[in-house]
Amino acid sequence: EHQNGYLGVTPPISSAESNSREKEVTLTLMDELRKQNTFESDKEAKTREIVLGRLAALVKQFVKKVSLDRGLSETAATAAGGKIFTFGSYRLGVHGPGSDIDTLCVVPKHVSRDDFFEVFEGMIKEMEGVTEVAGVPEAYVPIIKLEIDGIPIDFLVARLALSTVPDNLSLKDDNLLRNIDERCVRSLNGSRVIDEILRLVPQVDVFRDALRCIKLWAQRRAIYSNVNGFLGGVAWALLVARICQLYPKAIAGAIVSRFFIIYYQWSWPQPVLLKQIEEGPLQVRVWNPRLYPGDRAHRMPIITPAYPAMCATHNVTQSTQMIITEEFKRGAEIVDRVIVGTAEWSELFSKHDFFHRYRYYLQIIASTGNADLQIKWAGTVESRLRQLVMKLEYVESLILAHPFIKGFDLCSYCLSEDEVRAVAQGDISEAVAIRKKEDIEGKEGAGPVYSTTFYIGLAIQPKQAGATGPRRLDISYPTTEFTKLVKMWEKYDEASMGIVVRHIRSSALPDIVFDPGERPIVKPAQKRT
Ligand code: 3AT
Ligand code: MN
Ligand code: MN
Repeated sequence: EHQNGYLGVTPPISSAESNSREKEVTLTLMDELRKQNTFESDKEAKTREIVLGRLAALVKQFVKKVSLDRGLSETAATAAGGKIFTFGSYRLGVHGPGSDIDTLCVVPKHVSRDDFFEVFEGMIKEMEGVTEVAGVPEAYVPIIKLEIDGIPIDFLVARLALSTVPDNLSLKDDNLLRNIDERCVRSLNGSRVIDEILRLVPQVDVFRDALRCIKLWAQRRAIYSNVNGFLGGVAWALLVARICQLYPKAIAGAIVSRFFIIYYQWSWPQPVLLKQIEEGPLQVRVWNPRLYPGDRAHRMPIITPAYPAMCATHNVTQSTQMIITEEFKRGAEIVDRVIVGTAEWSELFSKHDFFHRYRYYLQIIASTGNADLQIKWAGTVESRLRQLVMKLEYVESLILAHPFIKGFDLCSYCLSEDEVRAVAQGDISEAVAIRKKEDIEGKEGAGPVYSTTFYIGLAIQPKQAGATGPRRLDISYPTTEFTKLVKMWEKYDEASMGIVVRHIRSSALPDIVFDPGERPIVKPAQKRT
């Protein structure tokens, strides 16, 4: 706690206890969260604990094995230790059924990353109940993805400059970051941030319940996604944590209500901070808008509390900021009505209307002929989408360019080059749509086409009164530039990867983007009289 007796960079707004109405709506909120299936079963919770126990034991075995191989004595090899830490939604206590467990394996200095991907990965494959082990050692944050007893695990590794990693090791000390690899600093960061968040909120259980509500709301409203320019899990957690600091005695329902009002009115780009930004022992950049123009460009800065402080919302653009702000406003209005008793919590969580909202949409279609390659190519295209959004924001008659938070995957079985070309352009004929894998087997020149289609909704300024002719919207420059940009990917190959950007009317949206029964009935065109 702060020397002044509060947590955070300013004193609380109110240290009052919640009133009886706020207590009532907190109970109904928790009922609704249960009804919406955001909690896992007791059985699943138990399975997670068992799995984590087994992984902790395996990490110790792994460190011991490598230590012995390096010539350490039996005693020294056992003392070398090895420990796991969790982070992500599981550590925060806001995970749902089916969430992964984000796990960090911390090892002493004589155990290398190569050992993790060679020795440890092999040991995991031998474990009972393990499926789908995939190591990605070359990733920006090297990772082993796996599943044990149906629980997905994201496993990271950090090698510290210590000769032993004892059970009571804490990751709080910034000096642990000295003399270690950059990738290890990044791997440690997830855990260190979560630890700080939990330290910096006054009532952890209130924080959890409120965050569970905000996460569900953000997912349903399609604004939960870091890559696409909205906010990811860490940013939402930081926003909720700050409200908890400002109302240290309030309960979850009251926190949620304050959350929407405060962030609707927030004076961005004033940053959201849980504590003052600190300097530390490394030669690395700490977020500082006075020093770095890149940091000054952040529109809704939400800063992580562990050294080195970073902005969790680097990807927010003018459009996504407008959309998020509108959603804060909508949230505030609904929660006001919940509190006076004229609305139910379920209204807060109703599905987004992205595919009903705009007259025109851009389709960005990434395609290949290979399932593994498609994941990488579609991921590359997705990670560059915000560049397209930012270029569209400069088009004069566009009010905003609204990216949807996920792409739609399709596999089409094509018999000819012409069909392949059509699918890559987004034109999927009825014949192709219903064709199955076995229909093309053994046929010459036939093959599957994997496509992932992303959507950007276009809000166009209405035509000015008195203007003549239809308003022309020229998006050829942003789309050409974007296509050039994605083709600059180092693994891009003209022959095997397709990228197409085109605009369509809402009536041409495919059924796949709607839930069953959601699609508006199209009225037949009216006859002129
Ligand atoms: P879920 O309940 O798992 O959906 P979560 O908040 O745990 O929610 P993730 O498991 O996707 O979400 O991410 C947990 C943390 O892992 C967040 C971030 O610190 C880190 N992380 C996520 N994706 C990446 C990535 N591609 N590269 C590096 N770190 C990542
Ligand atoms: Mn997770
Ligand atoms: Mn994860």
